[in-house]
Amino acid sequence: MNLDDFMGGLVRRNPGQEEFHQAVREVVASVIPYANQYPKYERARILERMTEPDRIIIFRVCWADRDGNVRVNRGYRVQFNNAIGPYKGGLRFDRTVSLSILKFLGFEQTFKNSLTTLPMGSAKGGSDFNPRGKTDVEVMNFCQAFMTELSRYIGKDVDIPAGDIGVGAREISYLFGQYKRLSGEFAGILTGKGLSFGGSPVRIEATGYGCVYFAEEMLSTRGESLEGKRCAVSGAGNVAMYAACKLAAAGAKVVTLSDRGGFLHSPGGFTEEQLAHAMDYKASRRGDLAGLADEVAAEHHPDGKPWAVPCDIAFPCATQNELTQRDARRLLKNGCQAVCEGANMPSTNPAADAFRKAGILYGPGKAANAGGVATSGLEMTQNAMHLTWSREDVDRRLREIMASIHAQCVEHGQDGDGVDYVKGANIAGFIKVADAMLAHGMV
Ligand code: NDP
Ligand code: 2IT
Repeated sequence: MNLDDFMGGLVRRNPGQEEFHQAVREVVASVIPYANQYPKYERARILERMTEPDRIIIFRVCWADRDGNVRVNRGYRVQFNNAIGPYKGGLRFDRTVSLSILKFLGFEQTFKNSLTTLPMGSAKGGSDFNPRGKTDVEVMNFCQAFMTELSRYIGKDVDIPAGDIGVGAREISYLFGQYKRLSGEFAGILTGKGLSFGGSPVRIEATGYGCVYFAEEMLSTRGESLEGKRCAVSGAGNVAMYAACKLAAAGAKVVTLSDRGGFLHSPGGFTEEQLAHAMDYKASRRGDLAGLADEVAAEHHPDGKPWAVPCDIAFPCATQNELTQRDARRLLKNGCQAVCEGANMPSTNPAADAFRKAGILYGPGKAANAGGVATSGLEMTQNAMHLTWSREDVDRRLREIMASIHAQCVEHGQDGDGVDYVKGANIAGFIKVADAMLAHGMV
């Protein structure tokens, strides 16, 4: 099989879905040379099947705003692959949500969930609903209308959604409440639930914490640690804030945070108190980071990105394609030694290639941010057992899972003297799902 022929077919079948093309190209560029050594994969058309979702559900979501006006949004669930477990993946509520975005996220989730060592298939969903500026009642109305339709397609052994951009504790709680009302049962059909109704300790922190644990694993291969490292973090949401707090606790200097209104720069590093304050400020939806600059003694830059600031490690934790080839060159020129992705596909393919070519430590999102979904898997286990583990227990399991993901990347990503984490994550993630698909026959 040849990369250009494969991508030609995929682009023809999925016109205009650029983010989906990008995510597939990045994976198959490393998987095709591996799969070509084993005719069984090509005979069974495994890569064609892995790049075609099992099904896509698209529905109308009709709800009333604060003035009683009728509003209409589009809801989606892309059930990508359930070869190794029930469909599992987040919901995104953002103005920019499209089928291309959800297909790229669902596709990445296949490999990420495989790497976690837990039995989870892949999915992604969401809506073009924009929660910004909406009241709690509007968000509740929307979540109830969205779940009324989605509830037909999910279930604790079928498909278990969770959060993503624009879907946090508040939205998961409203969605859970509506499912419970419709079905009359109390079941673990979502993860990221509140601790008083079936949530797992550490789930809210897990993506950010896991990303930092992955960075520590990568650094240890070069005899390095986080101590004293200047870390540029982008985003100021769930993933970014818990990554930043964990970094500060580990002795690193968090020099940036960002949101849609620009970025904050603290050359000496934010203190743990300042980060806790920033987290409260964003969680209370009081405004953009600009309004916080004086309180945390930082400079605010309404234009530009954190990647312009000198740093030792970059943690892109906001959104896809937020780090371009130009940004990558800037980071490398400033001496950046490692990039560890908390977001999904934050680096464009040319940016990722620049990091790989430079030989710096580069942990792609599907490996480095898998701690979130892994802890969702631990939440599912606790729900099935009708018990709750301690915080220490879940955190220890999360660390072990991130170490195992790192080990899988090292095993399959050998590249000269170093490790190509992109290749390692893609091949390790592929093998488990592909072999399950082969075993199931032509389904
Ligand atoms: P949140 O909604 O909590 O936070 C997103 C942050 O990114 C916000 O600070 C937001 O700014 C910023 N942001 C979003 N879009 C843009 C944009 N176009 N330009 C600039 N800044 C932007 O989401 P999460 O933290 O949950 O998700 C962040 C990333 O991590 C996503 O890529 C997601 O897919 C990924 N991820 C999330 C996991 C999870 O468990 N939540 C698990 C694995 C990956 P503002 O504050 O102004 O809205
Ligand atoms: O991208 C992701 O892995 C998530 N948004 C978390 C998914 C989950 O099911 O916990």
